[in-house]
Amino acid sequence: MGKPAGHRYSFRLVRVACGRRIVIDTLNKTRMIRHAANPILTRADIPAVAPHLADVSSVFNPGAIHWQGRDWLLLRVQARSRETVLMVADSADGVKFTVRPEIITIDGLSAVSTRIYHIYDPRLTLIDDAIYIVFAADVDNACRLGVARTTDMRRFELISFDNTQDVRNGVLFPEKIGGRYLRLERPNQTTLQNGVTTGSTIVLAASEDLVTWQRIGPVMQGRWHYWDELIGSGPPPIKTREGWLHIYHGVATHFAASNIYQAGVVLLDLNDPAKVVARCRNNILEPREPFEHVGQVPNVVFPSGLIVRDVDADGFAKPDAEVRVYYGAADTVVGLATNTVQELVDACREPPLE
Ligand code: BMA
Repeated sequence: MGKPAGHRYSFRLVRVACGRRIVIDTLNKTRMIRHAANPILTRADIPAVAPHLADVSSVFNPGAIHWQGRDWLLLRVQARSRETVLMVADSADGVKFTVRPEIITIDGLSAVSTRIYHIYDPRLTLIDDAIYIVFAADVDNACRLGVARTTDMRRFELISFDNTQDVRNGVLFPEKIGGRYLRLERPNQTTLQNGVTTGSTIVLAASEDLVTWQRIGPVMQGRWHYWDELIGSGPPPIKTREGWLHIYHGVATHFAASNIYQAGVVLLDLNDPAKVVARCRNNILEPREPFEHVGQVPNVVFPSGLIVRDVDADGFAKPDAEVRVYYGAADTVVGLATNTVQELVDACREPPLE
């Protein structure tokens, strides 16, 4: 992968040099660093697929996974009809992706007894040898969560579709915890002025079989008046020695002109991820670049995909492992920003906001 844009300080050198600068430079390090090639995917990268998909409007909010020696994205692509479809892209270096000229279909989805208008915002998690996709599905007046599985990134099969809860932003943990599969999800309990349903609580749900899910309880709440009033899970949690490191999005709703979507990070207890160990004070990524400010929905960074490759023999991400976050920008393009596991853990341990 190419050299990221931005400047990294040596924290230890700064610590020796000057006490006052420690705080500032620590904060600088705990921000995500945008890749110089951003945006790494735009609508120009999306090939036409006969008969209907050509000259698409946007590509954003991808799921990501490192699998079989390559980096893969499952892209949310929006056609000129405003239909949303999912397409696969892969890459040798995690930066330059080739999009396969194919709209993916999920076997079994057409048998769901509700009309589904769009499937979108997939989160990818590798469990054992299979890739699981938790996706959102818009139905009349609500959003549902579905779980699909693939073992080859070509054929996708539906294994779960909950037709009862209004919920979005579902994501699976990469392993069973306490003998059960766990996922984070965000019930939609609030309707914004523009009619979008959203929420301010991330909850934990458990399943024996990845098919039937039962809510265990709340994990974290939005913090009113600050950057993360409304919240929702981002990519799958990263297993670290300090806890499950989880990137989420937060929405500040108290600006007159538009909501601002940002990214933040939280550490959850390794054995009981319903418990928050530490949570960032500041966001780690906020709209600053023109491609994040301007687009279909302005002022949005929406983290949805993540790749961490440097893992120890016990499956814990190493402190200096690079964390690559793939995010939707302004609901129009895909961005890439990086940091290390340790720096994100440090972000969680900033002085608390409340
Ligand atoms: C959220 C989701 C995302 C979208 C974001 C910003 O509610 O619908 O898919 O990227 O809003 O518009």
